[in-house]
Amino acid sequence: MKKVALITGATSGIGEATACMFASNGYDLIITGRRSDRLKTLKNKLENDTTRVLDLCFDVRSEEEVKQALSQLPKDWKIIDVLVNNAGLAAGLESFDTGSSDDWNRMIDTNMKGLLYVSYEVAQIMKENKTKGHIVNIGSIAGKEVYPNGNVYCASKHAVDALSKGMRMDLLKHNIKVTQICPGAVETEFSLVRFHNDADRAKSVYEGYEALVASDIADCIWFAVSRPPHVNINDMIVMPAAQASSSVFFKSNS
Ligand code: NDP
Ligand code: 8X3
Repeated sequence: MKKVALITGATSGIGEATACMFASNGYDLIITGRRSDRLKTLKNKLENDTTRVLDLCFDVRSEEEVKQALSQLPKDWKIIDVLVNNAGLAAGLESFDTGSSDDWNRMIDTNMKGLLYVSYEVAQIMKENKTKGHIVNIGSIAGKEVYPNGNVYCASKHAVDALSKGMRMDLLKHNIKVTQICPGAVETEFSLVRFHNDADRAKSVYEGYEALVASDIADCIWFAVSRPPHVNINDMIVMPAAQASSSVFFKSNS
């Protein structure tokens, strides 16, 4: 039987590249996100005689929407082998004392609570299947270090770091592997979202050096998932060669 991967945040960036990677390696896909037009476009691109694609449009921040979408999957999709918890965002890059609680809530609700809601539902499916499963959480270098003005985003990704460790311990008895992948700077829509659609500011984040691209991270996810059954990659930090830490870059324009 073909394997199934569920990828959250498949409408853009790392999630979209990961969906393409899994499709090219023979997986059927459940792709999720809030932008249904983009989900449909990706489904049309990846679906063919041998690859099935199910698009599910929901907001990971809503426990009710997540439960509704995942607890009522058609029977032939209730066989999730791999979950990639990728949906996430930064909102703002502000000193703590001038930050916005709207931004804080978006980050905490998406990066922490969304990951929890989705993982809980998928863990029930993996437990019912009684075979094995693999959950890949997309953390960040911001989950390993804190940088100025990164406050709540860093906290939310430190939470993903802690949850990845906790889930790995608690799901071990159910034969479910848990991997965390922690990227440095990847050129996606991430900075556009962070800077509230300020395209010039977003572009400047990636100037003067070669940032990672989404497919670099999809490669790492695929590497982790394609190890033999007795091997688990617990944690992987992946940076552009021009980046040494969250705030140390070698840029040609500085
Ligand atoms: P993008 O902005 O390109 O993609 C983010 C994805 O998350 C989109 O598909 C978006 O879908 C989805 N998403 C955001 N909020 C929600 C929500 N409430 N419900 C459902 N889906 C949601 O950014 P990246 O691809 O770069 O980001 C992917 C992950 O990688 C994030 O967790 C990010 O924190 C992490 N990361 C990114 C780095 C980078 O430098 N780019 C570095 C380190 C980690 P939609 O809007 O359609 O809902
Ligand atoms: C995204 C990378 O350094 O902007 O998680 O926080 S960083």
